[in-house]
Amino acid sequence: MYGNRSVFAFTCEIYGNDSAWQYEPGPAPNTYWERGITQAFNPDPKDVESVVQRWLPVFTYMAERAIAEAYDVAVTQVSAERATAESGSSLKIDTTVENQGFYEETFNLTLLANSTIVQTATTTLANQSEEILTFTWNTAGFPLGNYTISAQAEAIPGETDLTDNLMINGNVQVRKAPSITILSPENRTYPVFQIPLDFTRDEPASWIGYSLDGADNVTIAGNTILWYLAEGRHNVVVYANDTFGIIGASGRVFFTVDTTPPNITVVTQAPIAGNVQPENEVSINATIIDETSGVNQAIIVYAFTNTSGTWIRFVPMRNLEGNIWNGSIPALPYLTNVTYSIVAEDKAGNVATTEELGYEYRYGVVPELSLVVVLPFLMTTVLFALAAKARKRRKEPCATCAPFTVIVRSRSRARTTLSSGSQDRQ
Ligand SMILES: [Ca+2]
Ligand SMILES: [Ca+2]
Repeated sequence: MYGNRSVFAFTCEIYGNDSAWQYEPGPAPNTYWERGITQAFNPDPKDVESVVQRWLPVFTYMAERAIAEAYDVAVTQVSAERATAESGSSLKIDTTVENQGFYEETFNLTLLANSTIVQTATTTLANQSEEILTFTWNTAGFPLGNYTISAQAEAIPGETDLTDNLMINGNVQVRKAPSITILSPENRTYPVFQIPLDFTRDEPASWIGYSLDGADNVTIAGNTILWYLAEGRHNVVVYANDTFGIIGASGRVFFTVDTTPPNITVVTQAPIAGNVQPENEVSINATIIDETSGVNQAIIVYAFTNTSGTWIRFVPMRNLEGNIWNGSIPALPYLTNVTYSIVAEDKAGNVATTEELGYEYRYGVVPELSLVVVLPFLMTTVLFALAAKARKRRKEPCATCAPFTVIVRSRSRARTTLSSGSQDRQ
């Protein structure tokens, strides 16, 4: 037999085969039955037609068989790496294809999930050879559910055996990962070293764990407490593995542990104590530092006592720049004694006061024109007036005028004598 896809030739040569003859005892003594298959191939001319008719089905079968075996590809295996896949993840699927025919063939192989084409690949296989083709199924966009995986080899020209071109094998369940929501801690600052780790999840889990600050997972049975947290910034993620081996993760929650109150240093005021007069606001600057969470607010608490009684007030401070905070105590009447301290709160709610730190600031409101202030002023004024008068007199000479002498008495009874031309101290 020989042929190609369009022409088939068949030549049959028949030889006598004596061993094929079979003899059985006949119905009478010394007789026998003689039968053999070669006899039909060597018919008398009168029997040719009937013999050909008799053997035609055999020839047809042989021809069909020869054609079918000449061009035949097949898919012999399909296997997915996992029986479940997280929605959106990728899954490897191996397929085994064979060229069972007599010639090299190039053909398409299509992978399907249910009836949806996942991917098509083209391969070339030598005759009587096989190959494993690996597909990657990206499940993104595929609805959750069960999928039957199949691989279909495209029929090649002349191929008649198509039953082995389709291989259906295995189901893959596309699932979503467990959904986990962290309820505690929240994205904020805590003034404590231990914080509950509370979370919810939407399906049973075969394993749960958390990772604090990116460290190795810690296995837990459920809600727990994060103990002995260090001062500073932290983050936590909770993981859960569903019973199908798909791991879900919560969002990463950032939080801060701050148990240290702010540090208040370098308190200055203007005017300085002792120079505060009734019309003066007292502006107070303080350096306030909180390295962990930062300063949330600061106030000045002040108590003042004067003839109207004793009062306690506070004024807010504002952040001038950097760590400098400023606030002002309003002007208060003469002879008011003021005591103040600064209170600062960080973003975790930790509070520091200068009073607790051992610092309390005081000043008194001095009279607007006290003797100490007025006396030098008066002296200066008088001296300038006298000097001006003396200059005027020089412009209008007067022979009778005696040298001008002034005596100013200070509280200490020191006496200063000035003349128009000279100054003497007695
Ligand atoms: Ca086939
Ligand atoms: Ca702090």
